This record gives sequence, structure tokens and C-alpha cells, in this order.
Amino acid sequence: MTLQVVPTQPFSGQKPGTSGLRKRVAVFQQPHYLENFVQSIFDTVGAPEAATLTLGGDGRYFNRQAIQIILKMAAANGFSRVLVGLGGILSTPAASCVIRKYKTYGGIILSASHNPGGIDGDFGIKYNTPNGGPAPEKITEAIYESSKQITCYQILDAPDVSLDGIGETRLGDMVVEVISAVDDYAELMSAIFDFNAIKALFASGFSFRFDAMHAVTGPYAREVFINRLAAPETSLMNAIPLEDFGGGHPDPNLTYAHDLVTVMYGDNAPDFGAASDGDGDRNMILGRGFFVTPSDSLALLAANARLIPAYAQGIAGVARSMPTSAAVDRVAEELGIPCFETPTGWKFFGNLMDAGKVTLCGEESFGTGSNHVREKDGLWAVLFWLNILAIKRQPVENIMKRHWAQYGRNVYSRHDYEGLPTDAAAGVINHIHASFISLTGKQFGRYTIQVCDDFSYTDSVDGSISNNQGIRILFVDGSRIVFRLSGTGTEGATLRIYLEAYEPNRGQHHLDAQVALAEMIQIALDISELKQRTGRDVPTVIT
Ligand code: VG1
Ligand code: CO
Repeated sequence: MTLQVVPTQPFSGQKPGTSGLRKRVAVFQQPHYLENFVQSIFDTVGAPEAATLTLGGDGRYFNRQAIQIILKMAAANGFSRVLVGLGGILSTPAASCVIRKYKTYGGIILSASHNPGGIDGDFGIKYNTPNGGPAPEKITEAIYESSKQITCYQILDAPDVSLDGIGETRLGDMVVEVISAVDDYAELMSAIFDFNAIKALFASGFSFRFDAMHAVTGPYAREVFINRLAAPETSLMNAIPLEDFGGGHPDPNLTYAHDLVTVMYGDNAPDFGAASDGDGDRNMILGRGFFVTPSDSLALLAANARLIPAYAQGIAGVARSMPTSAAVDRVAEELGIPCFETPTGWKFFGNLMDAGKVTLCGEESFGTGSNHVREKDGLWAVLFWLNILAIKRQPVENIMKRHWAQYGRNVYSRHDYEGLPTDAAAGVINHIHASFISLTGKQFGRYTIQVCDDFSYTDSVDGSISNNQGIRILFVDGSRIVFRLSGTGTEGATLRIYLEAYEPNRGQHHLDAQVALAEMIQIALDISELKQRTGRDVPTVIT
């Protein structure tokens, strides 16, 4: 085995987005492409001598090849040990759990999350810091700067390491340790929730479907729900991970999780349904014929946190991303705890959790989590709901409606316009920006605009500032429209329009969100000139 120093040249555009570097598989397969980025990570994070690294991915196409490359580079860059998930697989929350449990010097996670996989699909990579969370912007920026100046990378010339059995293998001076992260993760879950109560719920005949969408959570769901909680085998759907996710789009929403949606809205629907995404950090929650929006889910978990053993003493505070509805704000007010509003992306929650300021946090994009790890956590959210259901023994729909009756309802929807020409999408944003002054005070039917702004965030822990995090159109009655460009797509631009109307009238809870938001939707189309600028006025995905 020899150490090689390979000359290379920078690639343009290795700029990490909302959640790391995401590109087509073919882009990652170019010679030196992955190596450049990995060397830039190592050069930037400055791991101490003989550090340990965590490594794994969501199992998508190119995961195995990428892991072999990264292992050989870690060995050449002075790491003494790398913890790898069995088969090279780690869900994103399990990676965070492993980093924290074994106190490794951070980890590299290979995932493009909910983006499609396979040879023509997407691949992704990100670095998580020793607290287990996604690297903050100052580190991702530094990695990007380093990638623009790279001249060589270090790699060990060695045969591939087998990752298909638990145990240790030497790679030069480094040890590769294949671990059973499924067990580490299941242990953590059993320390948070009342597994006996959930077991009793299943034993009572409560019916459940979990759709792993052929992605990473299959083995985790089997260990937790079937092996430890004795749920019936029929509870699992699409639980074998596949490199191309069965050709599907592993995004747990009403459009892409159609297998589960069909079951939950069909005859004899189960009591409870849930799905997770490609890398296991998202969750969708369904009752019988009933969809719980992620924003409502976060609010409901916060309101009921004391029912859960790990949060029985109460929660310190909550945080939500800016486009997430203000439903959780109302719960925080009631509980008398702080509520933080951060930009989109989990990396902004880490500082608040490390400082002990928040316990629960979430995003409208099906992400919910707590300070048990530093990533959002799909199965954790499902277990949280199961624990609540085990105690309340009421249908999901009733629990949600009672919540609205107590707190009022923030009617909410997100409309995504995918695959827009980049220029046209930028044109829409610039146009709204340029209209801020003329829009202020303008009245549209029963809605009057109070103020428009471009969301900017100052981290209350380290003082760092993040600008241009989305345009907010705020109405006098507390309703909102938010316009934001996605930072995770790999083709063209995706414009997200987030619509929210507060409905204090407790008698209106039967209303369908699209019906209730019809006026807001029209206002959004009018002020953005979407149709004129992009030729589109029908979203690709409605959530
Ligand atoms: C999307 C979501 C965002 C989430 C991010 C990563 O980002 O909107 O809330 O944090 O995906 O999720 P964007 O920039 O496309 O809107 V995942 O499951 O990749 O880790
Ligand atoms: Co994800």
C-alpha cells in the first residue's frame, strides 16, 4: 500500500447548497470530482492527529464506490479509525447518533436525500461536525473556497475493504470498523420513548403502515417496529433499500408517497400511516384518510411533549424554519417558552440546541427533530406520534382537530414549481423584490399587505448573519406568502411558494387547505407575475 499525492485542478461550482453538495451521479463520477471535494473537507476541518471519522450514506447508486474512495483518502490524510455503517449504509439521523455516541471528529454523509437515485439520478455529500450536525455556513463556505484552489489530493493505493460484515479491517495505518448503527439507533430511540406503551398499543390491534420508500429506513424500521415493538409484519411497506429507490422519488409527501397514500385513503385504512425519505431524516404523518401538515405536526409534538419520557420535564424552547407555519409559535406562547425562527436547512438549529435554548425543532418540508441528535429524524417523529397515540388512544384526526380547537389553525400549503429555467426563476424573485414599496399597504379583497422583506437571520449564539433567505409578504391579519428558491435541486430552478392563513374561527376546521387558501394563491400568482415570466401557473407538487 502506497500513499499517492495526485495532482488535480479545481472544478467550478462545488458550492454546497441547503444540505451539502448535490449533483447528478455522472458529475460525481468524473475523475477527481469526489476526491477534490473530500480533500477540501479534510483540508478545511483540520482534524487532530489520529482522529476518528464516521462515514456512511443512504445506499443510493455510487454509495459503495464513493465510500471506498473516501476510506482510502481518510487513511492517507491521517485518520486512525473510520466507523462505517454495515454495507456502507447510515441514515442521516443514525450518522448523527453515531458521531455523538462515539465522539468522532464529525462524519461524512453521502446522500441526496429525497432526490431520485440510480445511475441517472442524484448523489450528494456533506460534512457533519463533531456535535453531529450539518456543518454551519462558515465551514461550508471555507470548504468551497478550498475546493476552488485545490492542486492535489492524497489517497492510499490499496484494495477495497469489505463492508458487509461487522468488524475491523486495517487500511494502511487506519482501522475501518464496520458497525451496526441500526442497533445504536434503536437503543437511542428506546431511551427516549415509552416502548412498553407503544407495544401495548400494537398488541391492542392498532393498525399501522410505514412506507420506507425503498430507501434507507427499511432496516431501521424493521428493527424498531417489528423486532422491538412487535408490530405486525404487514406494517412495513417498501422496506428493502434499493440503489435506485425502485425508480421512485423517495420524498414522503402526498404526491410521491402514493403507495401509502392509496392505503391510507382507501377502504379499511389503517389507524396510522407514516413514510420517510431517501436518507431517513424526513417524515410524513397520516391518519385514516387524514393528512397532518409538518407544521401542524411540530406544533402538536411540542404541545404534547410532556407525555414522552425524555421530555417529561418539559422543553426548553422550540425553533422552526422561516417558511414553516407559525402553529408552533402559538404552542410556545402558551407554554411560555422561546420560539426561534431560522433560515431553511437543519444547520441553523445546531447552535441553538448546543446552547440548550431549544429542545424541539422542525421545518415545513417534513423535517422534525430534537436535541437527541443534530439532524432531523424521520423515525423519531413517527415514534413520537405512536407514543402520543398509545396514551391518548384517539384517531389522529381527532387529536389534530382538538389541537386546532385549542390553539386556532394556521391553514398552510406549499406550492413547488420545479424545473423552471434559472433565469426566469431569478426574474420572478427580482420582480417581487422590486415591487416591495408598491406592494406595501396594498389591499387584495380581505387581505392587506403590511410589509414585505427579504429574510435575514442573526444567530443568537455566534452572531453570524445569513442574508437573502427568502421573500416574505406579511399581511395585516398575520397571514403570509413566502417565495424562496430551492437550494437542493440539480436541474434548473425550483421556486417554492409557501402560503399561510391564520384561521382563528374554530368552526372552520373542516376546510380543505387549497379551498381556504384560494385567495392567497391568486395573490401570489398576481404579485409574482409567474405566468407571464415562466409560462406556468400550475405547481408541480402541492403539499
Ligand atoms: C429542502 C427543504 C428544506 C430541507 C432541505 C434538506 O431544501 O425545503 O427544508 O432542510 O431540503 O432536506 P430546499 O433548499 O430545496 O428548499 V433533506 O431531507 O435533504 O436532508
Ligand atoms: Co432527507
